[in-house]
Amino acid sequence: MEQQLQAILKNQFNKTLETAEKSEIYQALMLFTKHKMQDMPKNTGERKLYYVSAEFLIGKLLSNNLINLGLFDEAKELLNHYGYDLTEIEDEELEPSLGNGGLGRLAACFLDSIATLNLCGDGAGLNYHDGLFYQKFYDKKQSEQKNPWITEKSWLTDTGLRFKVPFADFELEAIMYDIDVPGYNGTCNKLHLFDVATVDENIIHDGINFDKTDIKHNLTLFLYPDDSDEAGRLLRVYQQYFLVSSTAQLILQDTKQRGYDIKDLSKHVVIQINDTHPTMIIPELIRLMTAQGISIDDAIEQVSKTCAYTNHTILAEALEKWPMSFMRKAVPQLVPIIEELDRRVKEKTSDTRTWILDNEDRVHMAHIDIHYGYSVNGVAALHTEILKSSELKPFYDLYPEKFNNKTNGITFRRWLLHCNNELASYIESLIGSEFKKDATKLEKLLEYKDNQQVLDKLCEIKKNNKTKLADFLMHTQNINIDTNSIFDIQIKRLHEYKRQQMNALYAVYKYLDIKSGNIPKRPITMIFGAKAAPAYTIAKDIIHFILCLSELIKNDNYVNKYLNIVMVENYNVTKAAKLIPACDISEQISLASKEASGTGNMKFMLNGALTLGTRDGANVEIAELVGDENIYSFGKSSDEVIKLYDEHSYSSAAIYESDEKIAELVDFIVDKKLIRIGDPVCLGRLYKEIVGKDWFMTLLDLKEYIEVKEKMLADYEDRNTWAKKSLINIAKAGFFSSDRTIEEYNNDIWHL
Ligand code: 26V
Repeated sequence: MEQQLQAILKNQFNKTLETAEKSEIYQALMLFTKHKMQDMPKNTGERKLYYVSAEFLIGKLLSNNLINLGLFDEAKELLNHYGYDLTEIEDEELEPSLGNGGLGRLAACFLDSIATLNLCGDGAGLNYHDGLFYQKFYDKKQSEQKNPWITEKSWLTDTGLRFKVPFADFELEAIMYDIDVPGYNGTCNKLHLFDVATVDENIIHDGINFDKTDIKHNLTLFLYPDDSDEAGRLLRVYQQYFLVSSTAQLILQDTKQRGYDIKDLSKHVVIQINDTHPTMIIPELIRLMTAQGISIDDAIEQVSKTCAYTNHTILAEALEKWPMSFMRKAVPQLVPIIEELDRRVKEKTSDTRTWILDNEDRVHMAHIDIHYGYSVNGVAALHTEILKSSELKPFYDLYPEKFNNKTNGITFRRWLLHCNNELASYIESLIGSEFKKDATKLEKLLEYKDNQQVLDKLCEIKKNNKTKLADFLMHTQNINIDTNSIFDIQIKRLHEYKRQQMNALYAVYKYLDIKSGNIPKRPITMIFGAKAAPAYTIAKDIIHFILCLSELIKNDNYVNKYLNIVMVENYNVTKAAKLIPACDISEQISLASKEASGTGNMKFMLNGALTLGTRDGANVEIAELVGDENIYSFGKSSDEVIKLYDEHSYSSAAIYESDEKIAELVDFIVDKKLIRIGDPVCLGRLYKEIVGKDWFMTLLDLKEYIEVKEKMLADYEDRNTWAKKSLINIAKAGFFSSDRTIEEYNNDIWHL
């Protein structure tokens, strides 16, 4: 390695390991790793998977690629020898923010596992130049800025492949870039990212504004935030079609080059459609196949046997329905095909709830996937049950055989080996290295659950990770945190259903409690990290509320000894990797039934945090694995919540009026103390929303949440019992390896 790095440095910069700048060393290591990956064996096979997704939240790649290539330790030692730390070299890499949150990160974990399991499968997505915006706090509010990540030398390789993508009034040329995806001791697959030759970053002005109608110049500039404005919606259709048309052309070309007839597409190709964003690949493939002489009946049959769909949410507002007028305007060539697909559905069933086109002339994207795909899966057991029994019930009645569950997973390479090297090494010293390939072997740790030395060591590692996080926060945000405090962390996209506002109301409770003289046994550090969609006003108000509380408490010399509220700026994959290993309390407090799975919950558990959670998404499976005594569950069940919605019987005003204590907490949102430091419009709006509407039922579970959290804080003081619970969580986390998830996808859906 040393010689090769010296050669690259000499050749690229005329430098040596002794004289190079950190950024040059990073680039040399990146190029070195790229060469290594080019030499790896590629997966071939009779059947090939294409995981098509609008988002791949891959994070920084250097360390992970080195780990998967088995070169991490060597690189670390070599750099140490020259006086560098690999983490500081890693700081030079820019994080590609090609995803909003869980869905995009899941796609990245899946690519890692697909390659690790030596399966023949590539990803296909878009090469957004800025990805998701960069979040800055300005005046205790979120402001959005550009987030460029592509540098002259990067992980991207231009493949030279070009595709022509036709729109109504013009045509765009797609450039295909590849990023290598090395498996852990495995083979190497590809992530194909399509870009537009004519994209122009100069049209961005004042933060993240740009002309949304200038498709030729804007198509791959930004990732669509999860609730964009009206003007962005048409652009989204252009983006989606660009992605799927390029991917469909690639698939047909690839299949022919592999020596197969596209008449037999379903024998040789499987397409996993990640949520409805790539749904147009179904009509697009049918269009391209019929254009190549295949009959419409045969094309529909082949495509239906090739495509499988994953649903990631039951939130009605997140289920995509595009006006047909958008289709006519952007992609008129798909209109007759969508109409034909809809005609066939209407011939089959009179149940209007399953039709593709509704009476408002809108296309229901998920309906295309379910009728014209062979598999529909949810992402956690509870989520799949809800799909079958309510959200997608009419479809389940039609096609029960298509429905299946695939509980999400995470790659342990990134979320243990890389982010918590100290814990991983210690585990290895206890139970050997088998768990790295077979995560269920972590259960061997259970042998040590009463071993004092092991429990002490787990506490020591947690403490070290807290110190590292404290240094990082001091360095990046000039924030001081007490490493002797309990670290209570909620990091995820900001959404009312995730209920960051409920956690913030707990902070109010604690603040008032301390003020009234109840001093906690140990200080508490409450950490938040969350981006709000730029057009999601209430989500931004919640961020403002948290930042105001943070300031109020920071400046209160009595309370600040015991309570600290921190909001991490620009929460992303890199920051997650620093926060998760330091966590004691993992906040997973979504309104039951609303969080399809969650994957942060799995990352925290694996790193020894205890979950404070509702019985929602994969929390339910965590509870089953660790047992009720090793998780802190609370809140109304999903059945109860669904009933409240069905009967329209939830009233936050009724709770507010009948419970003085709750009212006191909610009133604090507009208390003089906060209004003085915050924006009365934002705080007033949030107050009104919670008292007057509270669609995601913050007040429903608030009381029990406070009780259980208090119990948890008290339990923390029994350090041994806590450490034992922590060990059990780590030991039982093996089920959530994405290797297990991918094995299930392969056995039940892909058959590669
Ligand atoms: C989209 C939208 C768009 C419109 C406004 C509100 C809204 C809210 C949420 C979403 C997200 C839709 C898809 C998604 O990201 N689902 C997440 O997928 C993860 C991986 O399966 C899963 O762990 C999360 O629970 C789920 O929310």
